[in-house]
Amino acid sequence: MRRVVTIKELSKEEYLLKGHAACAGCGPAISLRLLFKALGNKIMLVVPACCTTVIQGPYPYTSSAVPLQNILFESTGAAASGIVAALKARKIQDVTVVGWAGDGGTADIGIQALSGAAERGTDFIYVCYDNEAYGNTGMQRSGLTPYGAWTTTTPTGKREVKKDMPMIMAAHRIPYVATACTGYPLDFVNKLRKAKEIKGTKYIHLLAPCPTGWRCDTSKTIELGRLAVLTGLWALYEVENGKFKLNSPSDRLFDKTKRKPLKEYFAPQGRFRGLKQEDIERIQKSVDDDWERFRRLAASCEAQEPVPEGKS
Ligand SMILES: Cc1ncc(C[n+]2csc(CCOP(=O)(O)OP(=O)(O)O)c2C)c(N)n1
Ligand code: SF4
Ligand SMILES: [Mg+2]
Repeated sequence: MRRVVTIKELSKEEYLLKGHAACAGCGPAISLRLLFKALGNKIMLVVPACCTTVIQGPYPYTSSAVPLQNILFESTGAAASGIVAALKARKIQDVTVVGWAGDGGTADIGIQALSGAAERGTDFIYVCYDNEAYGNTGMQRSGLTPYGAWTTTTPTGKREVKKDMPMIMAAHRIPYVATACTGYPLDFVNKLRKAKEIKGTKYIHLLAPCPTGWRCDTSKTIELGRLAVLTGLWALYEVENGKFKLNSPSDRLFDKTKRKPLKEYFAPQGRFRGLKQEDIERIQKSVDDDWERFRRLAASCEAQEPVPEGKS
């Protein structure tokens, strides 16, 4: 599918209909609307229990203009695998199956079904929309809640670090893994469009700000998404056929001095109000360690470029 360069090039069709039940400023809802615009309506969405179950609308109402199957919290990978097999049996080739699950449904309870689907090479796109907590049930911590963040089950701030879910998926050696963020809509749209063209399991991990859980103003969704990337806390990258590549603007952030101070990202969010100076230093160290890892990964992939003939 053609790369989209400006937002105006996106389809004017709306497949996430008006009047849905998301909170104001909901990053996942904004991103779902973008996903529909990126892929069109020849898709079949598989959604486990999560905020999207509510956003799409409790029966008999719906805000989704595309076929969508609600399934159990733990089973996105398994249900999507069944749909892919059924479409194949019926020789339907022009429908893309998309799993759309939250961080809890992906990194915690759904990781086994997702891992199985990836190991089988199921031909589908899986998007983890990561609002860093169990939003639908009142904001409990998940395996993707970051260190130091308040949730209802971590009232003094989470003490464990966020799982590295995109790299867990890259370790499955699937053809395409990418990170994205609601703050960079075109990057997300283009990664979806690229994923649609690739056969096999494609995994996109989308950081999606959630004003209700992040305890921030509803106008801050995009700004916080951008700050997550510009501080280096969340890097935009792709792992395509095992090859790691940072995308803009993350590809300019190897140099620590180019990254914005973490405090700019933390300050507007009530969930980080309890952070102490030593917590911020600890998080900064882990961000710096991540970037050292990215530097090594990028360098090793460059070193693997095939040597032109006659130069070996
Ligand atoms: C087996 C099972 N355990 C618990 C639940 C209750 N439950 C429904 S949604 C949800 C949290 C979902 O969190 P996440 O996947 O992060 O999505 P979000 O709500 O944040 O969009 C939980 C615990 C359930 N539906 N099924
Ligand atoms: S709790 Fe967060 S993710 Fe859920 S609908 Fe509200 S803003 Fe969106
Ligand atoms: Mg969540």
